[in-house]
Amino acid sequence: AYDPPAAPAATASLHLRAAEVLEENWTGGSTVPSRNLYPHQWSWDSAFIAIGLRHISPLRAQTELETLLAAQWADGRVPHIVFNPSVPLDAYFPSPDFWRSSTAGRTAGAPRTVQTSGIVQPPVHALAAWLVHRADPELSRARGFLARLYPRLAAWHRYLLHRRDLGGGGLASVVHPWEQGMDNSPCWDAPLARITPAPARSYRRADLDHGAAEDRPTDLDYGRYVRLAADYRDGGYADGGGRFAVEDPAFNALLIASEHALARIAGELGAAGSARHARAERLTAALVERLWDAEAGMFLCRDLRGAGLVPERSVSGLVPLLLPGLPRDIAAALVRTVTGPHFALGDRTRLVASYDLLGEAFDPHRYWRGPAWFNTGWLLERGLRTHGEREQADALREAVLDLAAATSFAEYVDPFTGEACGATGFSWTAALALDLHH
Ligand code: 9WN
Repeated sequence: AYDPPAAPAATASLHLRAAEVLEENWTGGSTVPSRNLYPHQWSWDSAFIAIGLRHISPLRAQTELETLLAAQWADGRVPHIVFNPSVPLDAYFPSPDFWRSSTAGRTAGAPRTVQTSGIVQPPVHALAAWLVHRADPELSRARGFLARLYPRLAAWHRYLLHRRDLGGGGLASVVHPWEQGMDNSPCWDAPLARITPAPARSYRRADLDHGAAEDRPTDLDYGRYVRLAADYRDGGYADGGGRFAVEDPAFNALLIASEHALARIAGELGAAGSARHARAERLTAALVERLWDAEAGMFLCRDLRGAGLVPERSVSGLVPLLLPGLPRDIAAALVRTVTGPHFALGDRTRLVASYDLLGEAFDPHRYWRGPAWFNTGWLLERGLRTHGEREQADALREAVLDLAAATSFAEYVDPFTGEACGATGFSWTAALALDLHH
């Protein structure tokens, strides 16, 4: 069972400081990940943000998810960005005029009134909706929160399980590195190598106005991101034919956790959740069958357009520890891997690194190629606790709280020194620290 210990009094002001960050980043209906770097609403950010916001304002937490899901496409996809029309076009790239959702996405059912991107992000939303409901069930029932969200969340999962089962094995695929949320993970190097980069002069990287170039993805990566997204757009955002298709462990583990949450939501609404629980168990079996690598002692990505399993160890392959229904021997192997030489949690690192410390591509500062992130720390804390690893979970929880406070809620940190990288005042860092503080 998931049963975190009570917060020590010494970190009491953490609550206030985290609440302040979320207040500053609130725009009236949702929260931006970061005022400068990411001035719109992001999909999986909003789910993590809602999980923290529920401790400050259950109403704002519900609204955060409602705003995102109001931009859902008719085919069920939940876009990775919902654009704020009052933000200048050149503040973030790619902007609405790149995605052209309301025209290019017409066949797929993009909304007419709000501009969005056309790709997705990890499905953390049903899990977040359930946790938000539990924070104030009375308010939730009075507002019909779950009753209104349930059909949208069900359509979202249906989209992923049907339109995105590109490998035919029951798992959902991502068609762009931005969809998995760990943009420049070394797992994408091989699948991306087949993509011809878009010419550098055809777009302008707004991220470099705010982020240090050596902490961000490279120009070569960006050229390929742009090419893939433009091709997807030019195909009307239809699924199936793209040159990039990968089954990712974290993306699918989050879908499974959310499917279990959706079963509980159905139960709360008076419907039977058993079929959903059963589906989540079948998905867990598919995850093990298709992505588990016994030799690596962790899950790997499957490149559907390439040579199968990608031999790179990313934190994504540890995230399935989150699942209570994971076979015991697999959970035990994951715990050994996270504390072993490749991630060295509790030994060389306090907050789990995003990539193999011994990997050839490891870089302690470059985004998802080594730095430690707070959302994956939160997910693994939950996983360790779920599987009875109390001491490890307590230590990871302490690390999240300490490092979040010490770095003014940094976007990510050097996994060895804890030095802040990327943006500060980053919303999910504040939200998830707040959640572990409670
Ligand atoms: C592209 C907002 C997002 C996160 C992603 C993170 C980063 C965007 C970017 O920021 O991606 O979606 O411009 O780099 O990789 O996980 O959701 O915080």
